[in-house]
Amino acid sequence: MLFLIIFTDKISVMILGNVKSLKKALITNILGKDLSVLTKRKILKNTEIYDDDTFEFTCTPDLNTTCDDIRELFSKNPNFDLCLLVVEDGFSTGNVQKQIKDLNKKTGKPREELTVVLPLRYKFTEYPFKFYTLEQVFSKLSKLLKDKQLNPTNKRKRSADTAEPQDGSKKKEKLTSTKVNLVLLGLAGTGKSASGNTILGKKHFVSRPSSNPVTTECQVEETEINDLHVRVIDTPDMFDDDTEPSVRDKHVKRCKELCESELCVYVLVMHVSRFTDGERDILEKLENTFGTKVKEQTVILFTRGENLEEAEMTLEGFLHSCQPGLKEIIEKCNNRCVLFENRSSSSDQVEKLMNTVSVVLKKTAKIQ
Ligand SMILES: Nc1nc2c(ncn2[C@@H]2O[C@H](COP(=O)(O)OP(=O)(O)O)[C@@H](O)[C@H]2O)c(=O)[nH]1
Ligand SMILES: [Mg+2]
Repeated sequence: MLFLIIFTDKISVMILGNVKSLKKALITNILGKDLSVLTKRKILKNTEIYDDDTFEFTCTPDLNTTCDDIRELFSKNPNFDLCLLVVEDGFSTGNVQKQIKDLNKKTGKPREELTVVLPLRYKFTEYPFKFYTLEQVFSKLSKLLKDKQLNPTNKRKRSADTAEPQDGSKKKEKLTSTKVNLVLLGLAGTGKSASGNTILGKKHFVSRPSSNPVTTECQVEETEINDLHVRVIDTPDMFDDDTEPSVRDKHVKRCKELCESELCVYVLVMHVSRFTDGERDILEKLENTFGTKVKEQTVILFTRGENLEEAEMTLEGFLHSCQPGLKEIIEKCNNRCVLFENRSSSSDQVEKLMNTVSVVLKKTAKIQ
């Protein structure tokens, strides 16, 4: 009799959950690469396997379908290295407990071996089930890799700073977080409202040339970008020294109210060919207003990209040669800069911004 033993040294991860896009987003997040670069196989009725040299992710059918794949998968291979249950932002603890109970009944897998992955913005609190934050998933996988003495094929360093795109040109990464506030800040006339409209893909905010500030109140508009619910908050110039403190305080209060409890990424909007005295100490003003961690959550958005194009300059070239005061601000924000041309409707610029935002979000989840 011939015994065929299939021996795989890969880390096998089963991904369970009710929302297909979230399961795929988790794989993307873990590997730091787009699913399109992985090998994909379909097995059973509705199960997809994605693998590279190190990992094998079994992406199971949604739990609320009647498909019996999950039962079969466990009966064939009860020894996945990790079984992760992906849950939605705003999940109900009761529902999750029920899903775990059902899975345990269906597959015989002990409940403590089914680990819930918390959505990105969730902090470590007590839950009546086993759970990991995304960071804990990373460390668990690193440990498994060490135990199996495998080298990660994912060469991306998890140290957030070195992983940062300088120009946002890194590959698109989806996020497990579902909501973010992009707070547009900066002096009047720099192009905050125009940039907000570019992000939204629609003219929601009033934007026009004027010697007087056009935006006089904070305003929020919402959109979906790559599975992420983005709340764009446009603001008047809150840092103008001529603004009455009481008026400024009113705007700041309103801006904070509009942010609700979601994660915030501050987008400091600046005119690419104009750096003014009012902007020299803008980071200090931001810190005084939004707290000392604000730098870690700030992306600098330069408007009027056309000006650089006309001068045949790249963003990198511009950043390299800009004046020391501006350079200092950029460095303090870890070189997170993007270039917009608000006259253009190219979605590429928004995508680059969102890539940079995703880096901030991953880091923010760590610092909170
Ligand atoms: N050419 C060009 N004009 C821009 C750009 N961004 C903003 N503007 C113009 O700059 C002016 C002020 O923009 P606005 O969005 O109102 O600035 P805000 O006061 O910071 O909100 C408007 O006339 C915009 O059309 C850009 O990227 N390119
Ligand atoms: Mg405006």
